[in-house]
Amino acid sequence: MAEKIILDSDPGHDDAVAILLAVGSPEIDLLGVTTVGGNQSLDKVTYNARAVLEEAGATSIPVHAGCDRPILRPMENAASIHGQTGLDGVDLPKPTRPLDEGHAVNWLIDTIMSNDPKTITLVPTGPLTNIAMAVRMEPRIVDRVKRVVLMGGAVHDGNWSPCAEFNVKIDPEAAKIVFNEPWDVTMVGLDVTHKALCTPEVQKRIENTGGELGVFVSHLMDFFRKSYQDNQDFVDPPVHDPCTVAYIIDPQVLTTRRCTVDVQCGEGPALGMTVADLRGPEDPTCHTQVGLGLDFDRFWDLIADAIQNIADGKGQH
Ligand code: PIR
Ligand code: CA
Repeated sequence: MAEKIILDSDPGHDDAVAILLAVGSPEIDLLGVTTVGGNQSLDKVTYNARAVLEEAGATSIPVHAGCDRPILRPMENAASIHGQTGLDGVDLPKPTRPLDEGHAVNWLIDTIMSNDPKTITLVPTGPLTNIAMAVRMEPRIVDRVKRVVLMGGAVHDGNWSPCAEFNVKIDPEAAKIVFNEPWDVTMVGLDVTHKALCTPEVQKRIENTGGELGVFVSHLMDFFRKSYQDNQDFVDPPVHDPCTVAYIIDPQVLTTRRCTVDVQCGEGPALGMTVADLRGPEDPTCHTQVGLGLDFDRFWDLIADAIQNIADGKGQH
């Protein structure tokens, strides 16, 4: 049985790859994509989500737009990394269908409550605003979802401040809500995703996989590489968001450890830091776990396979 997931995202170059990985993997049943203001404005990332699904030929997958700004704080984007469109560097196909009606938070709640208990995995790859709002509006979803596998945070790292990751940093109150509800949460943070580097060898392989779609992804990576070289002093860009989907397809992709995670919301240099308690012994009943290691080869194999599947018409439509 394919794993039912909902991607809550802010595409974004790496969000786009996460969407393609989900669409092209038979182990995943992508129920829908919800969007949130983050890498760029809500309007732009929502357009990008629709265009990426169009590129993948997956035009039956619903897209619902959600919150356009963090719960308490002003909107902040990552144009320095993802460009003015949020997905600079590629020519996007025009969506052939309208945006679905209904706010993402309502759609998330309705979808979770109308499916069997513990069958849906939430996969947030942007700020956690929509998920936190859904929890407050319908607390029963906490018991009802199977688990949450999110890209965000870090145990030992930061990219938007010395010790905070972007998705958590820009809406830390939302992240605090999500980590403190008693559902099963896996934090796939920078400790993992900074290992998911698109090396030149990997990029060549992608470019030669699945014809036009592989070239599309390679062009995304060209822009992402330049951003990361200019702004973050990386040689190769880390492709964060698909690490979540890859872990759902194959748990062996990550090494994980159960431990508590809380979010620093007080003003000051640690704002948005995820504080993970790694002091032993590990408590196997803890509801949160963090990803620490990545199987690099397995990760990129899954992405190449997904691109090939979509190009062969074997992706989700
Ligand atoms: C934000 C991102 C990526 C890089 C920077 N520097 C800032 C986006 C990605 O889409 C990912 O979900 C997360 N936020 C990584 O911090
Ligand atoms: Ca993202």
